[in-house]
Amino acid sequence: MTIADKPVTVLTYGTFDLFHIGHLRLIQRLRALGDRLVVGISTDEFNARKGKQSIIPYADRAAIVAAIRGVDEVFPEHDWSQKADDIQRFGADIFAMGDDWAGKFDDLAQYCSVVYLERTAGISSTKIKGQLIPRSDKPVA
Ligand code: C2G
Repeated sequence: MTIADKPVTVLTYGTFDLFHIGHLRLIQRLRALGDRLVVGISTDEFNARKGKQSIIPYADRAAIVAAIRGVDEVFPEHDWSQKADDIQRFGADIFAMGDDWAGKFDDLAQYCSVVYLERTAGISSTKIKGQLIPRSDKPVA
């Protein structure tokens, strides 16, 4: 699949904490959009600024995603504002996210195609955490 004989590069970002089937399905769908998939992994510091406390440290989250068939490269996501530069740096033809982000990154359409793919229902890192770590305000059975 090429655009004027250039392999199509897809770019996405995420925390990918407690890697689960929703992450995997999205990565598979993203890879099917092109020939190369590059993934920005939120650093622990950026996650804190996103108001998210990841359980798995950045280095391990990045290693897990990098090992997935179809992922060609991973790199650190330090800030909301680096996407335009990353699109240029990686020569991304498509920027894509799950549709819980629908509309949030439309401004990037000046640099490349912007696509939102259907999110996998019923699973999230937050939900898994809630099942593993009893909330302090819940009475212990
Ligand atoms: N996702 C999905 N289905 C789920 C859960 C997540 O398709 N059940 C998708 C999200 O839509 C996102 C990607 O998987 O595109 C990664 O999700 P998170 O790890 O929760 O990342 P997020 O906190 O959304 O960070 O700058 C963008 C941010 O870094 C995105």
